[in-house]
Amino acid sequence: MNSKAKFISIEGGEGAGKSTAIKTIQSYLNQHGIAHIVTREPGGTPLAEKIRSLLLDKSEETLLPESELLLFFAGRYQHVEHVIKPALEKGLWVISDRFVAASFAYQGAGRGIAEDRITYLKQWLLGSLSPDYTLLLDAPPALGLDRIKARGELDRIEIEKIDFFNRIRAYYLNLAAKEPARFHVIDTNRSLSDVEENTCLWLQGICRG
Ligand code: T5A
Repeated sequence: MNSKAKFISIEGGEGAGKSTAIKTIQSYLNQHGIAHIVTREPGGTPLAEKIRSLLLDKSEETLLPESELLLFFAGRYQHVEHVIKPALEKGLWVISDRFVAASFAYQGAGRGIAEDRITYLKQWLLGSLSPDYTLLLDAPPALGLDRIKARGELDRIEIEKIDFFNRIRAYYLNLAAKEPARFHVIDTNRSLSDVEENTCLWLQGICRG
C-alpha cells in the first residue's frame, strides 16, 4: 500500500450525498487500518464553526457575495493551519467535506465573482496545498434539494434558485473533466449500494497508489 498521507476532498451540490459517502470512506479506512481525520468546510475548528453559522444562518442583513467569499476563506485558513496541515504532517489522511473547489463553484460560478479574485485568495492563503484526490458526488440539483427538504429546514444558501445550483453543478463537472487524475465523479442518482460500491472501488485504487 502507498503509505503517504493523502488529502481527500469531497465535493458536490446540496444533498448530492457527501455525508453519506464520507461514512463509507470512514468505514473503509477503519477496516484497512488507515489513520485519518474527517473534517469539513465551512467549519473544522471552533472559530471556523462560528463562521459557518454566520454563513449558513439566515439573517435580516444581506450577506454580500464578496463578504461571503472572504468569510469562507477566513474559516478555511483557520482550518488549514490548525487542522489540515498538522494532521498531514503527523501522517494522518485528511478527508474534508468540501474544500476550495466549493468557493470556485459557489462564489465563482454561483454568485458570479471573477475567478481570478478567488485564485488570488487561494494562492495567497493556501500556497501549494491542494487535495491529492477529490470525489465529486453528482446529482441533478432538484433531486439533491428534494432529499434535503425531506430532512428539515433549508439554510441561507439552500434557499437559492435552481439556476444557481445548475451553474454550480456545471462548474464542478467541467473542473472534473479538466483534472481527471484528481477527480473521480460518482453519479448519486443511483441506489445507495451502487454509490457505496463505487466509492470503495475508488478508494482501493488510491490505496494501491
Ligand atoms: N459553500 C461551502 C460555499 O458556498 N463555498 C465554500 O467554499 C464552501 C466550503 C455548506 C454550504 O456552504 C456552501 C455549500 C453549501 O451550501 P454543507 O454542510 O456542505 O453546507 O451542506 P450540504 O452541501 O448542503 O450538504 P448536505 O449535508 O445537505 O448534503 P450531502 O452531505 O451532500 O448529502 P447527504 O449525504 O446528507 O444526503 C442527503 C440525503 O439524501 C440521502 C441521504 O440518506 C440523506 O437523507 N441520499 C440518498 N438517497 C437515495 N439514494 C442515494 N444515492 C442517496 N445519497 C444520499
